[in-house]
Amino acid sequence: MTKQVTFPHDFIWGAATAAYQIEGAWDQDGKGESIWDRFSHTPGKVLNGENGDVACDHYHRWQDDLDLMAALNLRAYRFSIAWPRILPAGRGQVNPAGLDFYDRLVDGLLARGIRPFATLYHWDLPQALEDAGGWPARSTAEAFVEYADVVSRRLGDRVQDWITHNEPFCTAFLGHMIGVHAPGHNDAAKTARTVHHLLLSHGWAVPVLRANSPGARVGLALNPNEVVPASASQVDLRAAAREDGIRNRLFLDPLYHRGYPADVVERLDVEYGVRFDFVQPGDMDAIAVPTDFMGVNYYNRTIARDEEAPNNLPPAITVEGNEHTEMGWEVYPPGFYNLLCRLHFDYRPASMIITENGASYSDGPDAAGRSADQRRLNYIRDHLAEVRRAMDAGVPLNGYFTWSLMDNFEWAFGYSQRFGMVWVDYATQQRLLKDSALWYRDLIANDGFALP
Ligand code: IFM
Repeated sequence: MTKQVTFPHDFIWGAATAAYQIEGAWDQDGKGESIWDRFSHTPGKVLNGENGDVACDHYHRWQDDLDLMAALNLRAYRFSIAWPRILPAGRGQVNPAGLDFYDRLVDGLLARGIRPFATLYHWDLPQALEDAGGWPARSTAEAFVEYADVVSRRLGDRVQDWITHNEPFCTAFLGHMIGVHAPGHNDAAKTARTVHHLLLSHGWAVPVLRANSPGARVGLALNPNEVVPASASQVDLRAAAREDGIRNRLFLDPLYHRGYPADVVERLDVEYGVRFDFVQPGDMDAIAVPTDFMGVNYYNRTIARDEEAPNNLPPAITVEGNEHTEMGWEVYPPGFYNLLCRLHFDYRPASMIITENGASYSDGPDAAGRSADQRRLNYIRDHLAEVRRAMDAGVPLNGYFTWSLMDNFEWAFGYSQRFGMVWVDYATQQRLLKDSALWYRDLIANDGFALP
């Protein structure tokens, strides 16, 4: 028995990537150093000492990659802009070659009928700004607005969909609390200040983007999770509420005009002595600026219990019998439905777009050159069925982007994790469509798919 799952004809079907993960050309054509260049060039920070110096060499192969996207019937492509390509020192002197690269990319997309979704910040802060205090400094939020202005003045006539930040949770907590991402700090005060300045820079940039890109839709890509307690015990319920605070409410509440959640603010004060004295008059109104869509990146749920791993994160809890991807992330599609409904009913965003969803499996080409990544296909298919179910429940969803278009540099995991629908042979830079890509191509052509 199969069931047909259908989507509206104007649903936005896309795939996503990020500059540092695919572009390479880390020091070419006037690009400045980013915190990920510095971090990955520091021994011990990235698995096997790998880095994004070359990555998928997309900076040179972008035309072929756009042809691939067209062959997949993609209606949209979500890419990020490397801030240090545009402003090598973070602010001030503009690098025309950097702007030219994205200008050509956008024109190439439009020529192929693919709608560009541009993300301004996907983690590659100019190192010069880090040296001047990084995200913990308010001046970095000011610099972000200058950057948003420069980029949108150049591209705003053709880019009509803007995402200010990707996953501020990761920038703040992985980069400043746990230190597994650039810039590699372990400091609760810096983490809290980073949260605030990321959100503030978003709020300040939205009107600038609207002014330079009339009629554009602007949003932010969050990575909220469904958090469930490991048991019904009081301590586990409390652990789940704490995790929900850090992971979800700390970002969602201020963006939707509720201010910072009191329980999270208190916990940061009691446990780490962090005061939110960096919040200035007017900041919270700026952060809560209305947006056109909420971007949702979703991979798995979090199961919380009353103990912490050494890195202050909830311990990874494995549910016996459930499948896990090669990242060790549980495959649990109903969590997606639960999360989408919660976001809609709790926060009422104007609309929602799935800005990332996908799975890491390393299934590569066989002798005949076929990459039978059935597990990724199943993952995407089953999560899309939950997206449809959420739409039926009234959630205003109008787009879906897989993560990722192609295999790429997976941050601290280097090239060991493959999230792509397109296989990349890093030695030859050859690309090969995996089964999931062919399935996705057909789904787009048919406005839906058959669910076994
Ligand atoms: O590769 C990342 C991406 O950069 C941000 N979201 C999660 C992906 C998989 O870890």
